[in-house]
Amino acid sequence: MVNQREAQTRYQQAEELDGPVVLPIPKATQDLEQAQEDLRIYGCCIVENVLHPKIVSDLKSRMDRQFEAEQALGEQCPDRGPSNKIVIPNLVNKGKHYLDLVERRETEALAGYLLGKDFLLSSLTAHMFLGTTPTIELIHRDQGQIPASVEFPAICNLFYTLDEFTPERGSTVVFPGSHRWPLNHRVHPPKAELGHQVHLAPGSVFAFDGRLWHGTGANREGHRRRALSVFCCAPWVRQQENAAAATSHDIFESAGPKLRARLGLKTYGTLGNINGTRIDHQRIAFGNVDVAFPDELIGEDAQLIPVQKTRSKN
Ligand SMILES: O=C(O)CCC(=O)C(=O)O
Repeated sequence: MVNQREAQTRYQQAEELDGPVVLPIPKATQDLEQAQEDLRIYGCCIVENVLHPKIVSDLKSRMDRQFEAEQALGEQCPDRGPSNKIVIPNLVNKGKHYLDLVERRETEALAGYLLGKDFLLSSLTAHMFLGTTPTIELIHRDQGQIPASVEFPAICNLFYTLDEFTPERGSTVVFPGSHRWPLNHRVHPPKAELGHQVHLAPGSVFAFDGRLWHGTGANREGHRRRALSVFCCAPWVRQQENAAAATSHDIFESAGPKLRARLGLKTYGTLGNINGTRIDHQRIAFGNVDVAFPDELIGEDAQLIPVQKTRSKN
């Protein structure tokens, strides 16, 4: 049984299932407390009517534009991999409209519930298809780098949908309840055909526990099926995108305290220090305090090394 205090969250693990039982997909709701309970019982939840249709339409065209513009970069275009299901990485630098999702109340309520109030943004990415795909993609757990014996969530993935998700369009295959499976079913993935495919309306958020087995469905229609993933982690987990190196300093400088903290500019106990972290109002080095990105690092014989700050060209 999970020790709540040890995990530093309000989250209480539901009891282990007898075997690899696949529960139904929970119904869509607009009630965030219900969604939190769905996360606890099923390992996933659907919150509908989250994004206004105008915002959905705007995000869709921005995402398409971003894709086309990156393709035109040629060799500098991020690697898209071999599949027609692609990811546009590192959206932190690609517009405020994406960053807004990080601070949305649904992100706060769902990621905060699973991971505690000090959770970090692990990555911010766009997901879409460029055509059909032949099979269901790899069934995996998002917290695959964390030992399977860990009995609590360390990752929460929130998919903000911009298109309808249907099985023909390759909607996500999920195994509700698999975050409660016995240890011997948490290492090797179940057969993809035994999972359920989600049905999601555009403008919803589909959130799931990092221990849930899932994968991208086969897209038989070739529809783009766009979504934005706000992928969050516990404050002691290494972030998927290297926030300190991959965030433009314009973003760090213009971000409010909440976003800076989500990007890692806040200590968590002894983690996340810069230059030893100067804390004017207290003499202890522990606790959760905001840290500033310094202009200089302290080097040998206290030589000051200027920090190479990345800046966008415009
Ligand atoms: O695209 C999907 O439906 C699921 C993506 C996925 O498996 C992931 O982001 O971990």
